[in-house]
Amino acid sequence: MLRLLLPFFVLSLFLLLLTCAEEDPGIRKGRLLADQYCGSCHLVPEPDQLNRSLWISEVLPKMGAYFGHYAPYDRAFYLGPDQEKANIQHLYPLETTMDTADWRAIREYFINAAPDRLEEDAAEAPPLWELEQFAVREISAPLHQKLAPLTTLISFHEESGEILVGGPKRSGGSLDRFTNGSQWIDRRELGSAPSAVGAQHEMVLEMGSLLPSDFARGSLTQLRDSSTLLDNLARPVDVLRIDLDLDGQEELIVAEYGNLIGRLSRFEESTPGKFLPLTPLAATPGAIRLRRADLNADGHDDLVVLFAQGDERIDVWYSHAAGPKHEQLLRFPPSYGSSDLEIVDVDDDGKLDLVYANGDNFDYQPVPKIYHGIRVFLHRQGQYREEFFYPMDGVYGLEVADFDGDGDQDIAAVAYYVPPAERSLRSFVYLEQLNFPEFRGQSFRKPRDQYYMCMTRGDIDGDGDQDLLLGNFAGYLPDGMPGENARTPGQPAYLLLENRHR
Ligand SMILES: [Ca+2]
Ligand SMILES: [Ca+2]
Ligand SMILES: [Ca+2]
Ligand SMILES: [Ca+2]
Repeated sequence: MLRLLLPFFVLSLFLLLLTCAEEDPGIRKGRLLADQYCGSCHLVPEPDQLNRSLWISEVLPKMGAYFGHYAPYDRAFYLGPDQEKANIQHLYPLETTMDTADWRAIREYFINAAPDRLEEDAAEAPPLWELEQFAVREISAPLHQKLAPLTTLISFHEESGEILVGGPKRSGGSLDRFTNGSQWIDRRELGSAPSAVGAQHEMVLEMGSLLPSDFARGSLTQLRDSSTLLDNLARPVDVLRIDLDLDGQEELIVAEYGNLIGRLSRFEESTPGKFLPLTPLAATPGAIRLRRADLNADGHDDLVVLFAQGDERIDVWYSHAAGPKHEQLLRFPPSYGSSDLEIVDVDDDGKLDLVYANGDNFDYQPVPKIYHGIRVFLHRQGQYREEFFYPMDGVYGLEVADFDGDGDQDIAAVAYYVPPAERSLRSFVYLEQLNFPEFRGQSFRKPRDQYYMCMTRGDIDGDGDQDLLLGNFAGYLPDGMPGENARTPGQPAYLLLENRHR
């Protein structure tokens, strides 16, 4: 009898709980209002995606301000410095645009349903084996005896063998050149920190501001003669050439991340080096990664874009003679912190999949989040479905390739916002694919004062396998911007992870 009764009892308790949850009119009202107001700009977050104190002190005040509810501050607080004010004041209404009772209901819904602390150990940290696939070498330049490297950009050009390493300085930015034999060549001074270089190392994108900003002072510069190709860009972070209208000439796409405002802009090259703006592909901030891939397999590369701010999402613009055709592929909650995207056929079924990382944790003091990590969305019947998740706090960059040469795709990742206890082991991980969705993790112990914010890959030593380059940002931003004078002299600008396959 007990066997029969028990499930019935559990079931009725479950129904009772469900009924109770649905009967609370306050929660229900708050949730419906959140769907209506929050859902007009981004995916509606769940209260348990942040802890209660972050909702109260950081997120809810910012969100209320968009509807004219400025307490505990005032409107001027949100408008910021004059240079930004002109660009963002339209976002902050002079009168409230949401009923005060409705705003109170939304606040109460999130505050009451949020946990005191975020769940920290829902899944046990995956085991890691000693790094065997790569040999780790530290590469520094003579100038790093005195200056701490703050690497935000690392890029390898296979034809010339040139490695470019860039970052901010106290004022301005710099771009160092190295040979593929790890010899430092020279340094170029820049107006601000670089975020990306063209595929042929022909141009460099300067952010204007290391942190998200609504003062558009970024630029695109030709490296050959230092001429300015584009200026007044809103904190640009990626650039790509692609022929989206199939007229035989590639347009220039710039991810203007911005902050509260930004855009995904598109330019036509009228004469060499002269770019004319076309209608932006998107008028929203947060575009962080631009990728080329023939997603619909019609023989023409398409533009796939990861957006990381507010309305976090992956969008595609399919190349088409009548103009690019836009489609949204995936959407994520605003607390996700999307950070990187690669497009690869991970399960070898002939269809391109999305390998995605979310681990940006710098909108406020970082707290570990169990939903930070690496996800693989497999292409299945016209949709992308999450079929793999690897938890990784603070993951910031991904590379996907068949690193061990056994025919399947492996994943390498770096993380920046890693909790102190995990930092030495989990700032880098190499996931060797065994049999999808099974991967085996390897790592190495990171020295102190090394933090990896960027990574790239390529056959650096020309022996036929893919090596990795990890940029060293020798400081941890939540502790404050590191000084230019190195605390520990001789810090490497980057690490070369030399593949042992060949
Ligand atoms: Ca296509
Ligand atoms: Ca596939
Ligand atoms: Ca492999
Ligand atoms: Ca190699």
